[in-house]
Amino acid sequence: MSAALIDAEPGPIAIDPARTALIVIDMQRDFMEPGGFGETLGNDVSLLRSAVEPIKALLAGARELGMLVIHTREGHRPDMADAPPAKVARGAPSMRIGDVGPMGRILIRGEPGHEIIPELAPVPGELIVDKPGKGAFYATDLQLVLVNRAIDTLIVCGVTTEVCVHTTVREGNDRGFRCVVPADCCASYFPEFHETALRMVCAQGGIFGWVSDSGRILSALS
Ligand code: TIU
Repeated sequence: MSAALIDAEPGPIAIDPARTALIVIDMQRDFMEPGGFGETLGNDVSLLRSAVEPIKALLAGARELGMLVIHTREGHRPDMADAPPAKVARGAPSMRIGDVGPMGRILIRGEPGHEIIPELAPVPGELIVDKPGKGAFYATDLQLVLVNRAIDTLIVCGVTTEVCVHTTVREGNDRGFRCVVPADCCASYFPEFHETALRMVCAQGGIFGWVSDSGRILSALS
């Protein structure tokens, strides 16, 4: 398919699906399920469930079009050599990164809690980017992958809106990618932060990018 016009804030954006990547941020058990990293920080993980069905629908549409799909996972090497001591020490969590919880070691690669939730599991051909930070570009090969595929536009969704989604959008925007955020495909442990983070993306004429939703994107792509 050629260009599609997506209704969005602050205004419509024309995208070429062949040059667009859907990036699904950190839909991992560690953030989505009880006993993982998100809950150890004191959060109600059920607040993130609202994003699952809209992401599933967006993934189905992207797969049908053959769009590049990239899943990210936040986590660290089992030896934790890539886990900044300042990150591990932060706050007063009930368990720290690397401790053993009900889904294995908290936020450690290879553990059950690090896996993407089954409803949104990657299918063969989709890329997985493992990242040690909040942003998907920091200390990963994401930029190289996108440049190799001549990608100019990113649809960025997942959890949490104001943390890993926002950091990735800011990083992507600075690297020259046009970032579209489907609001209903993102969620936060803090609903007010979700709303404000979305407003921050599209304020000032789209200072970081565009905000749309799964329905408007899917209708533009159909
Ligand atoms: N704590 C929180 O809101 N988020 C994270 O730590 N990581 C992501 O957003 N993935």
